[in-house]
Amino acid sequence: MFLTRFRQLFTSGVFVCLILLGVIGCAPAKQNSATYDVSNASIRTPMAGRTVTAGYFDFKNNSAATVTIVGVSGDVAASIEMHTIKKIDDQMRMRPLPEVSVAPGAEVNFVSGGNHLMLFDVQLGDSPSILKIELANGVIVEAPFQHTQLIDSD
Ligand SMILES: [Cu+2]
Repeated sequence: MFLTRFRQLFTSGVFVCLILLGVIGCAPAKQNSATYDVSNASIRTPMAGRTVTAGYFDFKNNSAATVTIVGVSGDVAASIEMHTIKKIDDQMRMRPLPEVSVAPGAEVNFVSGGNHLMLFDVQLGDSPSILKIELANGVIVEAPFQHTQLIDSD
């Protein structure tokens, strides 16, 4: 009889819900570092005399819900925009990227030649810059961005 009931639970989908609840229940209180992982975060040191530069990072969603990145901000720049690169009339052009959705378990990459950050009126200090990645659910994920030298080929 126990087996039968267990099988009913299993087939009815309750078992799946229990697993999901378990995942949520195990999430530590330090939500920002565990639920969402930011890695490979960097800002290019602007060329001499320039104050506009690019930033990159990888964002991994370890939560059970889709999250949407709606913006990035920080004290080191007057404004920061998310951009994507699209082919328009056979030319690669930057376009504003209002938001990026990240499915549960998925990772989005802001990389050279793809989605990227544009930082305007940049004033980089000596230590890594702390940027705030703002999510539609109200969570703000702070991450240190290393400063890297511009590569000539770009
Ligand atoms: Cu851009």
